[in-house]
Amino acid sequence: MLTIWGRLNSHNVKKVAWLAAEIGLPHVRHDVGGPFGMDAAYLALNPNALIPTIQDDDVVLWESNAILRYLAARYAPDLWPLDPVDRAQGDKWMDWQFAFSSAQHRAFHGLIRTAPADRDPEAIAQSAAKCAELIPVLEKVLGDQAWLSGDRFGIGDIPMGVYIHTWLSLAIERPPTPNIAAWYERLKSRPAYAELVMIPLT
Ligand SMILES: N[C@@H](CCC(=O)N[C@@H](CS)C(=O)NCC(=O)O)C(=O)O
Repeated sequence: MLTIWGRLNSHNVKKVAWLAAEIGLPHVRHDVGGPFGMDAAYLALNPNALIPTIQDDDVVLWESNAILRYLAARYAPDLWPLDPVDRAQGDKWMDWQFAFSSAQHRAFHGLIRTAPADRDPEAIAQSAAKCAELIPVLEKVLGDQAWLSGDRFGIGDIPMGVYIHTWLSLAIERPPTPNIAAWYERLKSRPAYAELVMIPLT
């Protein structure tokens, strides 16, 4: 059975837990990282001292987006189109997520994981402004297609699907993004997203 290591309040763990639940893949998840720490056995699986990590039969894998691709290829090929053009169009949003999550990092950590007295309001505002600068790219594509993966949901939707919940939940200034709001509504109607991604930010 698939084993997932990582605490669920991690964006990168949420991606993997969501996909496993989305496709009904039996699995167990163990809390690791943050307050749960990492023991020597875990570090032997993932020398980066990061989460998530999975084990599936003899396969040990880390890097959340690589895990999504592996699980989709092995268990849910419908979620990762074989056609190279279709695949690349969805894939690029998985990589674009790194630009957005880097921009959002200081707002998330400042507002969610820092005590109010210790916050750096300027860093939080700069982070929110950088997100606002990037987000029109996502808003535009979602005016042309229902999903980041194309006309059907796929793993291309998962990384940004996780980070958009955070962006829409943070107490920051946001430009109006009706296409993203409509996509978020579509995501919310997926039970695995509602259960595993839409949890309080901690
Ligand atoms: N590129 C890696 C990044 C993994 C990463 O940064 N994970 C964070 C949590 S989101 C982590 O392990 N932080 C240390 C910890 O939780 O102890 C991936 O996508 O899996």
